[in-house]
Amino acid sequence: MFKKILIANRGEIALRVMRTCKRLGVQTVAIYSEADAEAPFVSEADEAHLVGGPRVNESYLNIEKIIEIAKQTGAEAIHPGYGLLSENATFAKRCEEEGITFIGPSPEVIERMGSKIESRRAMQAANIPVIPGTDAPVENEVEAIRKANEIGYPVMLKASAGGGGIGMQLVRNDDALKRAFAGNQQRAKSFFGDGTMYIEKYIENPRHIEIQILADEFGNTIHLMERECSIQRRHQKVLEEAPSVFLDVETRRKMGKDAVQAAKSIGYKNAGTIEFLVDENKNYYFLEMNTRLQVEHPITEEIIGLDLVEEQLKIAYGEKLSIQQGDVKHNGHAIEVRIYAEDPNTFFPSPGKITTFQVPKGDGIRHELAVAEGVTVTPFYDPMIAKLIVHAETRDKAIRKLQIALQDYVVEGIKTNILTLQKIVGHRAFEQGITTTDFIETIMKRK
Ligand code: MV4
Repeated sequence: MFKKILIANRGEIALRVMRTCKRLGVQTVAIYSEADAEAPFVSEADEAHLVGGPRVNESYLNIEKIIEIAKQTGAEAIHPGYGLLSENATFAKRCEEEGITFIGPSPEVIERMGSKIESRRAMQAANIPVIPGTDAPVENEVEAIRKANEIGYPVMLKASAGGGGIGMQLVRNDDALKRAFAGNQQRAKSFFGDGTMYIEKYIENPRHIEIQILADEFGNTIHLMERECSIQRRHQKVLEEAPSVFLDVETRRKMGKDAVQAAKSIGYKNAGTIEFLVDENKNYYFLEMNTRLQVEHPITEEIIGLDLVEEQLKIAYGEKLSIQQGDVKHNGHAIEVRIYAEDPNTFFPSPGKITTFQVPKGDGIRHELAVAEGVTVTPFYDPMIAKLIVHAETRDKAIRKLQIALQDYVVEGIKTNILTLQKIVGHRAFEQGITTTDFIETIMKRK
């Protein structure tokens, strides 16, 4: 096993990776920005190095500085976490060039799955159902209108380099498409440096269901069941659960098989996630592939009983997967909620010093924390300060456990979304499993 790895990330995921490294006897190197000097993950690491100023592009995105620290400290591998450089093919390539193991898939696969059009093509070649749409870019609004009429409105206009809904717009007719095209192309160009656009049939009222993949260097590729992540606000996931209430055994089997086939077809290595949209008739369509460990991975760990970071380290070190598909069983139900330092009314980030931070303890309650009492939340990074994960033998018991845990979760000194989370998990529609993607915007507003 590696003797020392560098964690090119911060906050809760840095601490989470360190926890597994400690258990495996792997030394950890943290990098931190000036704004994070007092953050808990810095003191938890075996060694920590200042990487730059508060802004991400002078610190956590500073590829050459991170590589330099990895070489100086003798780190054999780098774990990128999620976000930041975790899906940056250039970073993965630079690690390879410097003889440092990037804990993730190859730069080529990262690059390929970073293009939504390219990934759609790859999935079609692997006979995975994709959303009906264009398989080549649409260059201008005239072509977009022609294609949209071939597909049939409503359609989704999307940016190929996009993600998180940026550059994406639902359009219902030619006029709307004419008005939407230039603006979204421009937004994609300024956000991603790539204005390539494409069009898909709009899937009404979908659920967002994703399958966890693990693949070693020997071609062993398995899936670890699904996670349902439909409850989102402006493409920011708020609550995730596993397994999905909506899938029946047969659909789960088919989606799992397709996800494994998709990963194999592109030569995927390490942990990854295939995202699907599922319509009300249980038709599922490939949406995109994430080539990193996801924020919501703990709910899969809880129901499957596997440490995904340990599996990632073992795969990157060249070991075989420790389990086969036949060993994958799920027990019980897990739910994760993301605790954001944000104003519940305006949804603006709410930085400041945390004066009280008390979390509930108990069987089946897991915390991933970026902060603690006395820590100051800065405005420079994603406002997610913690994750609360519960696990129980049934969904109803998991919901009950989550409701109680949220009541006992006390944070003072900053504003949080805890009240919103309590409303979601206390809502009858949620308890009934009515969890389509319009839950927060629509369903929750009904009595
Ligand atoms: C869609 C869709 C319906 N039809 N594509 C893509 C990025 C991801 N964050 C959300 N995406 C969607 N793509 C087609 N053809 C529905 C979603 C979607 C969604 C859209 C709007 C608001 C919330 C959403 C939550 C999950 C999925």
